[in-house]
Amino acid sequence: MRVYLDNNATTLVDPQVTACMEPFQTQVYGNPNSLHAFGSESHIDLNNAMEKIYAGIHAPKSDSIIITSCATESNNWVLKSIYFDYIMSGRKDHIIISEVEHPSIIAGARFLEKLGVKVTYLPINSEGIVTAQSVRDNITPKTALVSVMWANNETGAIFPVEEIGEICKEHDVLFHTDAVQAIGKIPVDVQSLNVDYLTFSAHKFHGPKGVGALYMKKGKELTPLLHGGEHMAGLRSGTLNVAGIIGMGKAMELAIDCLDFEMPDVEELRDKLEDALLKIKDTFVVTPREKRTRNTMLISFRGVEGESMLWDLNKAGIGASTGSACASVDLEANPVMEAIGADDDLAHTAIRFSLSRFTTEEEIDYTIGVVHEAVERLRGISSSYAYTPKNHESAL
Ligand code: C6P
Repeated sequence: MRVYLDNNATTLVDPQVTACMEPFQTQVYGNPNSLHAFGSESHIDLNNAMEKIYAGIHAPKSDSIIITSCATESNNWVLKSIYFDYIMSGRKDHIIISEVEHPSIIAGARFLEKLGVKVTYLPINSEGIVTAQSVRDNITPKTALVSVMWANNETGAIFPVEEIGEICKEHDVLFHTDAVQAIGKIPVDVQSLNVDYLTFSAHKFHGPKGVGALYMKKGKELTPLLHGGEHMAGLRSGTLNVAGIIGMGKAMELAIDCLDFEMPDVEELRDKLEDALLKIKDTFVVTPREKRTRNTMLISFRGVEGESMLWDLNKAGIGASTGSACASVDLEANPVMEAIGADDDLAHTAIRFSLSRFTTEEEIDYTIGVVHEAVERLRGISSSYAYTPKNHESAL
């Protein structure tokens, strides 16, 4: 059996999405900026797709949604252009991010540090959550930007973006949220909170890879990262990814439709898996369920090296991860586990299971059996597990 439980890394493209993209790869291939009919014949579908994308995040027409190649591009754009537009002039010199942001924010912030920008990395609490109070405590009159993700990719922890947005507004500080792991899992309404910039990526909600977006509130446009032609009102040059945009529109529509009737089923399966795995002794899950997205679990089996567990799972046809796919080749401890203060042994044992609306109960039952066997086998050959103290509960 093959079971895909790494949906926070990427998702299956929904067959309905593939079907609506297909004509734009084979028949309607003109450049939409060309003046002839080959170019203009995609315009109606592009407009419809953009309408679905605006509706998906409740963005008013007056705001901008600029299509990019991925969330990594959108995140880099925000950080680098905040530097050009607000920091280089010397008016501001500080940004705030959390220490568990995606590498595209962390590495971008480190790059800005080399240019002289002061960066505060907010810690997470024992539940894996960045508190709004920590944002308040760290804002200074020189702060240009706060960037805190909406939902964490490793644990699924949902961060208090509504409160953080209010604090930023009070202090006249720009607020960006990386909503990559929120879209399709929880309602996202840019009008219900004070957010200036918001990032998302189609392949995380059953759309195609290679297409994402940056939402910008009216009046908060940023200097482009990619200069060139007139595409996207001159804010992001490069020939439009027509099939990708049309696919993202359809994927957004389906993701929003599924929020009410399919996500509860996903949650039930996630909880079934979690309940069964927590029956294994010396096993820990980060972040209480009610504070997480419905599809995600980061679980640690003491004494079982994460990579060894992945090997056993992979042999049994199950795809999971030890955390973010971007950091999967290094053998470092999971950064979220380290940030919550887990001891070194435990921080190396984290496994992320992330489900989707395509996950079945049969797959979950199969996974439960495989994980139980793998833990028993791997603990049997683990010298660290054999010699750790009996009372492991104090590790977190
Ligand atoms: N996280 C994971 O395994 P791209 O691929 O550039 O569209 O998305 C990047 C990205 C940005 N923000 C968050 C919160 C993300 O989770 C991701 C992608 C994957 O967790 C791959 S590293």
